Amino acid sequence: MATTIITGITGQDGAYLARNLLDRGHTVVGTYRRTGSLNFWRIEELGITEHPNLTLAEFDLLDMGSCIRLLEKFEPDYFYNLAAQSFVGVSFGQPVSTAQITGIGPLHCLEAIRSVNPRVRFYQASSSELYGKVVEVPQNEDTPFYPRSPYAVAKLYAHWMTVNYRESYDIFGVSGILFNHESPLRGREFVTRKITNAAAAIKLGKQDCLELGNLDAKRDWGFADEYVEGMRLMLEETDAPDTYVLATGQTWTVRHFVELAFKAIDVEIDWKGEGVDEVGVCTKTGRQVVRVNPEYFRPAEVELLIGDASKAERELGWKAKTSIEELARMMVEADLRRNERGASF
Ligand code: NDP
Ligand code: GDR
Repeated sequence: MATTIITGITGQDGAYLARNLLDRGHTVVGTYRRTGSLNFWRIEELGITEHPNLTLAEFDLLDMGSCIRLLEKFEPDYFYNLAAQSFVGVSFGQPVSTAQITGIGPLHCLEAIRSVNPRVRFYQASSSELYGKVVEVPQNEDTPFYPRSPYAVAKLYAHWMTVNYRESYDIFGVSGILFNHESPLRGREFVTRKITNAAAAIKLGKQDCLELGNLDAKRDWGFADEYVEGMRLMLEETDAPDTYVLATGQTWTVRHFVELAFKAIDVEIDWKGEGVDEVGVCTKTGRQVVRVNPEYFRPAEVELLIGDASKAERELGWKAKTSIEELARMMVEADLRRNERGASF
């Protein structure tokens, strides 16, 4: 039976990946940080917290010693590094800690693997944010990178380090360049979940209006549960380590996602005004439900992401299936249930 370490099991992808691997019979070691309040709601929602093959282990990406001890204690076959300071917006305010966690953190993992057991297969969670400013679309494994945030620059470093350890030390280092993937387990700071949670709260009379930043940004949004399966295929079902893009191949504006989320609560939106004065109004009631707040704009924006995942389809047999409509509806329905029972996540 394979033993697998997942860093960041308290995050969206870590929780889905843990469930996927437990279902397949892996022994899973999921890492969490010792913080003020433990944050296990995602694995609780997935019903795996008490799984007999799941061990939760304390770990901090900033501490290479804790990575060495993880490897020595659990002797894994696979190591998925999903932990990161993953919020692009925050990285502008905290560029140094983002560089340390998101950039140097993966290097701690790679160094620990090199020292303890170079045969451990390593997955690095790379990001479509590497593409940043549009150079060409759709973006694939050969598209040049142009990162536009401290987060993306840190991820770029980690990506190249993974490639470098692959080439220098023969480590099975895989880099998955994943486009945005969302789910009911997405953090509420990210735009899709912020929108679906607000739609649910507005429907239940718990919130008046949703404030957003750039409504014109375009993203290629898929469903997270499908993307963690893509990670698994890259790490377990290949003969040689490589870099793969996972994406849907479709792109939509933030404005469109707002329309879909509100449609799921039977609200049709009429957009009025422009730029920072733009508002979204319910066509039936005339009530304002969305407005722009410049506070949510970023110093530099990634305007357009659209991925070409044909290599993953060809070599791994992976393809995104869930439509943006299904995704928005699934997220709104989960947020309606959570809001009804007063959950705070
Ligand atoms: P989340 O933000 O939901 O989860 C991040 C995880 O990292 C959390 O478990 C968090 O722990 C942990 N973490 C943060 N800092 C540290 C640290 N110093 N030491 C140890 N653990 C830490 O991210 P996602 O699940 O959405 O994404 C998973 C990975 O994939 C991330 O690396 C992200 O950057 C990357 N990615 C995500 C995409 C997406 O669309 N979701 C797309 C492309 C890449 P805690 O709960 O304590 O905060
Ligand atoms: P992103 O996700 O930056 O693509 O990074 P996010 O959902 O934060 O932003 C997507 C786009 O929406 C615009 N936007 C807003 N974003 C947030 N968070 N809040 C708002 O109010 C708002 N209004 C408009 C943003 O400007 C942006 O253009 C995510 C993360 O999961 C990364 O870790 C991952 O690497 C990338 O996806 C791929």
